[in-house]
Amino acid sequence: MLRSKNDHIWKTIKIAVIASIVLILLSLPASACDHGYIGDRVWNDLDKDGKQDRNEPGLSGVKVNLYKCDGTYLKNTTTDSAGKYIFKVDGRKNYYVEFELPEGFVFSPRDRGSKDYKDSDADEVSGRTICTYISKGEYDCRWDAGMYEEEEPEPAAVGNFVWLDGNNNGIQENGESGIPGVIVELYTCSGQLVANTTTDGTGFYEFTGLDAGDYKIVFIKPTGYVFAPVLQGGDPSVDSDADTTTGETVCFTLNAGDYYDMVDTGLFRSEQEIPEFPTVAIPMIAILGMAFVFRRRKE
Ligand SMILES: [Ca+2]
Ligand SMILES: [Ca+2]
Ligand SMILES: [Ca+2]
Ligand SMILES: [Ca+2]
Repeated sequence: MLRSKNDHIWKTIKIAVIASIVLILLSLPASACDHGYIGDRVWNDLDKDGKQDRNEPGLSGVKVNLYKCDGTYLKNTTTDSAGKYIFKVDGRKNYYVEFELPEGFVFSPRDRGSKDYKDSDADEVSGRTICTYISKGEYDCRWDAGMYEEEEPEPAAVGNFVWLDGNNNGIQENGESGIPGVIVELYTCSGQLVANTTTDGTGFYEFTGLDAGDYKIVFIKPTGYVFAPVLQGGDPSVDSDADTTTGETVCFTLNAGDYYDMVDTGLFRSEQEIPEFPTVAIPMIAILGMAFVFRRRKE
């Protein structure tokens, strides 16, 4: 009788202990292993090769956004002083991250080389990685972004001379000087005015600080002048480039850093071209008249 009572007490205690353990387990918060991590580095890719080299430092303060693969935004963080970032995420789900370029930076090429932990994973335009599955307890630190400072392209320039083409042969020669105050206009090849200027006291002009691109120039002919013949002699440094009717040059390409100084035009005084009636006729009449008088005297 006593033995069966003790058995009963033990049985009750066992059930109570097991039930308590089950209750404790059920009431525990989700363990750390239910989470995963995704990260972890943004670096300054000094040689722009898309690989993390030893001398290339992390970039701090870069904003990184976390998304679910359906595009739902989840949260953001910024990289620390070593360029590191990490997101704690629910495990067994798909995610992607998006890196935001700091001012003046561009993304390195992605997926260069064979080592995923050393390459860049950000799309060069969107800054987003592909989707990746994070399992419970996973620490996936392969999601990095390389970026480097964009160099300011060197400005281009064009010029530079409007001259008085005394013999109207379309070639700059000794003794032919520049013409000051001539208006010169710079256009894109699609016809958009970019800038205008006038030639200086010695006939020179220039447009500086230009973006690389395709341009043309229009010279505005001052009253009393005609344009010298275009593209004469085969030496672009001393020929004239303005169309004799429109004053417009052909389109030319300026690359970054170019200084194209051969866009010139000769001008010829139009009154020299066709002398007006009195300037020829009066001396001619005088000469003929004098010749007639001498002849009569001889007779
Ligand atoms: Ca590199
Ligand atoms: Ca990687
Ligand atoms: Ca000449
Ligand atoms: Ca020329």
